[in-house]
Amino acid sequence: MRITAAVARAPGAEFTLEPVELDAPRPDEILVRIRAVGVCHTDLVARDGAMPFSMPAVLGHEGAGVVEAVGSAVSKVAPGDRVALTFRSCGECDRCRSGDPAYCYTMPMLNYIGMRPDGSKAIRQGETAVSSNFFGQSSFATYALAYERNVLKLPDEIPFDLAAPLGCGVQTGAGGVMLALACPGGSSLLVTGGGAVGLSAVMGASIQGCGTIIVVEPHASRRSLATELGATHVIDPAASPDLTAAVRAILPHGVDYAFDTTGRPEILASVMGALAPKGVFGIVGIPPPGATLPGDLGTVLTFGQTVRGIIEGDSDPDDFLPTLIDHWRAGRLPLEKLVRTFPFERINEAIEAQHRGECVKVVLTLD
Ligand code: CXF
Ligand code: ZN
Repeated sequence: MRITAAVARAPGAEFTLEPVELDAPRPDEILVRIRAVGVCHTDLVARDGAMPFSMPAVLGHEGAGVVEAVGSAVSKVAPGDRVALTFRSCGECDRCRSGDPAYCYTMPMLNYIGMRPDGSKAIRQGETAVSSNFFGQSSFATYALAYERNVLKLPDEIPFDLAAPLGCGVQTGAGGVMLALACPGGSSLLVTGGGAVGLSAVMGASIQGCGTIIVVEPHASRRSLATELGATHVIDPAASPDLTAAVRAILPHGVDYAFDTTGRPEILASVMGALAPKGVFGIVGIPPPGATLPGDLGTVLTFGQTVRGIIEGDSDPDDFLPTLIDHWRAGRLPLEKLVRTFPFERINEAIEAQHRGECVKVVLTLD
């Protein structure tokens, strides 16, 4: 079928809205009419050429919409169902079986390579195959193909624009703190970066009952939103360039947990200096290529510290997304404070506004 997609044509170039052809759903595929799609930092990293697929490409991995048609092997959803899309996993490997689908053995192949695992591309433009199947969806488009493992049926009351970012950014931040770090009530947490993932971590920390929540963020509006969402302290890196000292001025023994959303080596190094004995540091920000683990091994050994990567908040979306929706319903996850909607056609303008720090989570909406 003919659809409209925001196509990434060259590293660093703006998206262009173009007509493309999308395959009919195969037996295991689900055709979703996209009504809202969040923009995640990973989409921009991919647009700028850092993922292992060729351009042109259709990105987008926080889609939400209505099931239009399903392949013959699909029973989880039916046409007319409202759904959110998330990352794809195989459901059969050891990690998937033990409830860790974000570490599926085939995660790269199912999410990052720009094609189906058999090498085919579901989107084309004339004779040109277009890289797609991004996170098993490529939802920067009017329609997307997804799979049973990466669709979740939505309750009627959650609007598409709030459901969309649950599929990556929100589950990464909230899950990072609630599931991966599993911060206990009363514990202290340092969050570096107050974007959508960092502020979702703050909401997660507030749900967990953390006693001290410190957020480091350069934009004043995001610092005040962090406070509104439960941060007990905020640090402006321009005013406090020595992050380690700024954190130790609040907690002399350091923080129990830290969560980095920036991926910036100098920030990671400062966070290591702010970790308490037995402190655990979770990293979700994408580092520059070749970056090494932060910190001094002797210090890590002496103080029994842990540094670990976290993908998608360690979540199993079929379990965790309904939990997050319950928290939203109860007012504990006020997603509406993070989301700003833009019409799909204004994707580049929306990304610019996010870049300038004028909004936290951009969600593109489609009729
Ligand atoms: C990212 C996390 C870091 C590795 C690439 C994929 N996931 C979601 O945006
Ligand atoms: Zn993402």
